[in-house]
Amino acid sequence: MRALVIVDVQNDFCEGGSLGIDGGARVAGRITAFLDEHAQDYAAVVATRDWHVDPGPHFADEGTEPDYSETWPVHCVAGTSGAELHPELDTEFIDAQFLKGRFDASYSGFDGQLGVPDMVRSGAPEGTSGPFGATAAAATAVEEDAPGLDDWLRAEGINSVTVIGIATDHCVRATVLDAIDAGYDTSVFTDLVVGVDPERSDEALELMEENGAVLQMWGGTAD
Ligand code: VGL
Repeated sequence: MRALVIVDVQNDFCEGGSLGIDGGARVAGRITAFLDEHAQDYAAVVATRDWHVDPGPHFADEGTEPDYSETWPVHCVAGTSGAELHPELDTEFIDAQFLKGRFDASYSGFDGQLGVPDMVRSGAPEGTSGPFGATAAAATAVEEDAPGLDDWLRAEGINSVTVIGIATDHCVRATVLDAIDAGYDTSVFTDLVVGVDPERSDEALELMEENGAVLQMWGGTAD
């Protein structure tokens, strides 16, 4: 059985976000169109989200330029609008959300743990947590015994995954390589991903293929 894993289609990774990637909103809309046609082809549809409370050196120090490879502007702070799924992504078909990176850099969706549904929304009122203004509720949105993505998928009987989303050269890449390592038959729709750096994104897709991922095109349109 196959699952669709939608990686980090969040406001901060799309135009207008703190780490906005050109084409992010377009991919969000295309994924929605894909889901309208194909959600029923998957036994499960999950989303991963970067969910930072205080991720250490993943955020460039104040006054220091991020290198956009290991250090980044502040982004996807838990419970803020930047960490929300992009409004062009229709969440109707998403069965579960997996949160990663509360206290460290985390690129692979397989680092993610199941989030508590009510707490993965922004605007929880009761105070903040950590230096970047994560909301207190969002900081606790992962329960202690929450399953990781791999355990959750296995419990659903999943043995194949299709990975799409943002960013090709970072979180999509890491998620695909981990999926292969974990033994899933893994595929990627190359027209439902977008990367930070076009050249590194092409290299990332090549690497995924070399490692055994099947690269496919959806070929559909969003309009
Ligand atoms: C990502 C850069 C920093 C991603 C996350 O989702 O690909 N990129 N953190």
